[in-house]
Amino acid sequence: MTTGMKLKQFLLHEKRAGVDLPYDLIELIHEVSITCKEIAATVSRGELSGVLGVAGSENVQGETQKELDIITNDIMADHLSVSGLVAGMGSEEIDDPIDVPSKERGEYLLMFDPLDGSSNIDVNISVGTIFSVLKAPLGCKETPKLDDYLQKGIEQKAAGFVVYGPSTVFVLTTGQGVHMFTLDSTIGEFVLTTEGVSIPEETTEYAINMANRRFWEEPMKQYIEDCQLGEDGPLGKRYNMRWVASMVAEVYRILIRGGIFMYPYDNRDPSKAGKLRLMYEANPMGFIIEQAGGMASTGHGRIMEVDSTGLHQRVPVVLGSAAEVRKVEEYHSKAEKVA
Ligand code: P6P
Repeated sequence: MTTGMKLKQFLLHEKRAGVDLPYDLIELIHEVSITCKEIAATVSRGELSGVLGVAGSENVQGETQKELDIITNDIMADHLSVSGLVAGMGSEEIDDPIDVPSKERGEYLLMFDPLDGSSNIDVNISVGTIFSVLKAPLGCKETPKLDDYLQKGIEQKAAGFVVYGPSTVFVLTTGQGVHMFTLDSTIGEFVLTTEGVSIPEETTEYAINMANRRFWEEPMKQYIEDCQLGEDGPLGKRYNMRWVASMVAEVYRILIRGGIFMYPYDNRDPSKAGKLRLMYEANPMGFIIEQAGGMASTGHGRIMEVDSTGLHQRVPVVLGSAAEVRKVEEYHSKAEKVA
């Protein structure tokens, strides 16, 4: 009987049951969960915190930073840099890798988006924290070089996200399926509420920002047009649409009831391969989706096989129910054959 176990208790239980889970990885996941509890408390204060709104700065992406983007980044970076568990970190909010004092270095690299969907924070819509754990190639002996971070998604040792919504839920994979832990604020613990998440193979629900339609490539335009034709069109079924503008909320919904989430390439800025970032959005979410039986694609191939060329590299994202992701890939492959 595992439901009701606390996060660390469950991970230790998994290790005793034979799952390959090093103690320092369990500790790292536990420390990340502590920072997310602090972020949950900060975010839930809303206007009371006095830190809603913009910070008057931009991140490396050229995006306006919210006060809370910076506050939550500092919560994670400050806490983890003295945990003795990471050799270095990469954050959406910081241009370069975050080094860790030599006496505090550990065996892992932590990539994170401390407050994904933060454009929603001022309007009280769910936001979240996304994280990805890689092994530090040089271990704790030296400061990691940029190249040490540039690993494919298949190298991830763990990935997860926390959605700060009506409830706060910690979603985790270490390569042994996907499990969900709901924050019980009466005891201040993430408690196991769903063990072994499985995404339905089929769906009739798609999530995409339709405002960008005129900027998409033809295969994406055609797929969405066919979705909108419903049961009278080539896809032969009626679809519904959602767009929260918060990836963690979309992915959580897909884990619960299926669906497909797309942020495809668009030509608003041809120099950018997509909007979402590979290392701390697409790869961790891709790991989770695949471990729950779904697919995570660029539209042309598996996200977790994409070569990493930079800490803030962007990539097109099509993820969710496997049968629907395969359809989108077919639209792209047919277009390539015709071209
Ligand atoms: P748009 C949030 O900024 C984010 O990175 C994802 O969480 C979300 O899915 C997407 O961007 C929303 O983008 O262009 O609709 O605001």
